[in-house]
Amino acid sequence: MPRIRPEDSLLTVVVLGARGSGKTVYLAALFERLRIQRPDVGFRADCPRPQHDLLHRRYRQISDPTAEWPEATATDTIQQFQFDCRTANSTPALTMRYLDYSGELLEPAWSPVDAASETLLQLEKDIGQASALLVLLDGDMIGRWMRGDDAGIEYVDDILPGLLDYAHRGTGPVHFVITKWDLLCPSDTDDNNRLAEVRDHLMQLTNFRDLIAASQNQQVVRLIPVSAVGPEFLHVDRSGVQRKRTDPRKRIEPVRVEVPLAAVLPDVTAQLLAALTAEEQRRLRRARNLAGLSAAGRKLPLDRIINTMIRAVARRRGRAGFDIPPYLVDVILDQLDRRAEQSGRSDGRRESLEHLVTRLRQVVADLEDRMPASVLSQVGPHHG
Ligand SMILES: Nc1nc2c(ncn2[C@@H]2O[C@H](COP(=O)(O)OP(=O)(O)O)[C@@H](O)[C@H]2O)c(=O)[nH]1
Ligand SMILES: [Mg+2]
Repeated sequence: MPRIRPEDSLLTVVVLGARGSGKTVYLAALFERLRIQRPDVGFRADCPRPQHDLLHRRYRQISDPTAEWPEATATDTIQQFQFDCRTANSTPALTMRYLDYSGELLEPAWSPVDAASETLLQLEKDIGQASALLVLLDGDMIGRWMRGDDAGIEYVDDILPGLLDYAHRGTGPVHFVITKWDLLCPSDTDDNNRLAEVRDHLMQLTNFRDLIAASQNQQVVRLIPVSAVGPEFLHVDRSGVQRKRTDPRKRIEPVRVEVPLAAVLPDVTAQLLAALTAEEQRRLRRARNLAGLSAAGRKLPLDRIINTMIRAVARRRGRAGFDIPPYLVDVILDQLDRRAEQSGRSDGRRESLEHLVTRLRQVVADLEDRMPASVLSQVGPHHG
């Protein structure tokens, strides 16, 4: 069987969020959760050195009670972060590339000249090809909106529509992340009940409701509440400004920041599978069985053939037109068969990928168990 090449194992996530919604802080907290293996995450990720240093430095700045928050990202820059994921010390099995666009791009005051800017055109292109979209909704603003506060209403009226327009253009899974969950959900409140309230409020917005309706059975859409700092680290002072706590016992503790990343691969494969007809699934299985049985078959670039077919299907269906890295084909077919590979191949990277996929699915299953309100749109069970 052809080896998985590192350059194939790439999923791209476009991160969208208005200025101040918590993107920079979120990405730093995400890397903090992933940079070492943690029992409650079950997988980890490395980052190329310069990005590693940048994210780590930012996180230390965030977690230092005496330091300022990180500076805002400048307009017109696209930052790229690459997370090489694996379980424990196995071979890196999956690379997730995050594209972080400056939040100012999403603000409505842009002139027609600006609308044709190269960065905006690149953004549209990236969204069209992205494996998944990560749309950050500012939890502070959503909370204010729910309380009838002017700043929150302004956010929902002026900023949210632009975000939803972009979300609408994605063909892969869409993960709406509610940032700053520590502000929205006090520790004595049930997370799922609170999330259901947020969801119900969002569903009152026509554009949001229509996006969810259009996604049913086509795209996976989730609503995932996260906090980069956890319930204890900040407090809001009398003038309404949030301050870091100086009490050293109040620890910073990111909550669920890794969940959106974990959901990308399971959601991409689920979405793709749902787009295949029963006949196409049969043909795929047959092609793989042939590859597994005959020594000659192994020499054929069968995964490429299969992948070409999957892409054709995806393109035909329109709503799933993202690129599928060839090595993912096996993962998809395993899901189709609902059983693990039994060929006894000992390719380290493949084995590592299987372990990783098991962990990722577990993280997603945990989220759905604990927070049923997080599921906005699912793809139907495929027909065997
Ligand atoms: N309470 C709380 N505040 C946050 C959190 N993440 C970010 N913030 C606040 O939001 C501000 C903007 O975050 P930043 O990541 O710079 O936003 P960006 O413009 O989207 O990159 C920060 O300075 C923090 O004050 C969080 O998880 N909880
Ligand atoms: Mg930023």
